[in-house]
Amino acid sequence: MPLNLYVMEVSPPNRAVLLCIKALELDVNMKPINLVAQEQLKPEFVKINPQHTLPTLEDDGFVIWDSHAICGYLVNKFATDDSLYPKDPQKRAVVDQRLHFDSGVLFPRLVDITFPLFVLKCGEIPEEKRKRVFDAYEFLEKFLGDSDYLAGNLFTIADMCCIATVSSLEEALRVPADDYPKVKAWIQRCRDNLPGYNEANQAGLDIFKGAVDGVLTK
Ligand SMILES: N[C@@H](CCC(=O)N[C@@H](CS)C(=O)NCC(=O)O)C(=O)O
Repeated sequence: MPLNLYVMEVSPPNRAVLLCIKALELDVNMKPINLVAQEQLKPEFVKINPQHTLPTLEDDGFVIWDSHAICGYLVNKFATDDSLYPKDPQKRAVVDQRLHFDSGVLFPRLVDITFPLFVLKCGEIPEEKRKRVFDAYEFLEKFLGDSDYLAGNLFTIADMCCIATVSSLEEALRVPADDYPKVKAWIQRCRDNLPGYNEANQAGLDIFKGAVDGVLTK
């Protein structure tokens, strides 16, 4: 049975899963869902995922959503080693902490910008919202310390989830990480080294950037 991914590549959590799929070299059947047309609210999709969020993965009748949970599942089931999501309890705990940082800090701060932009058509990104993102970059700067990646010197699913959000904030939402040299270097390292970065993240990010440019008036 094929893996099905219900997906809209413009959105950061979807791109995180695409990065993971690339790293694992998985053959996945893409099922595009158009959030702008609210296709996620159609009864047939709500039956699969009552929370109606993308990405959603279907594996032979088993359904899981939330990008962080999907990435963990894919690595647990399909990876040939544990480098992307270590089995060692302490190493895994660090990866989990970064994944929750994306869920609980980075992504909500992105949504706090995108919801007023796309839904309320506010036309601008208020300075106090940019400041909240800079605060999050400051945390990332500290997490990175002397490491190349967020949970050590090898990339993990934590990098995939966080880079999808951070690159969207940096490149599309006008919140540059220039004052955070470790974050800036990590972004470039992800661009250079995450398998299939251009196809899995940059392509959707470029579409996202175009959409942001289209709604910014100031
Ligand atoms: N924490 C979730 C966030 C997923 C999420 O909020 N996805 C948005 C797109 S960015 C969505 O599908 N929204 C449609 C809806 O809630 O109806 C994840 O990492 O997958």
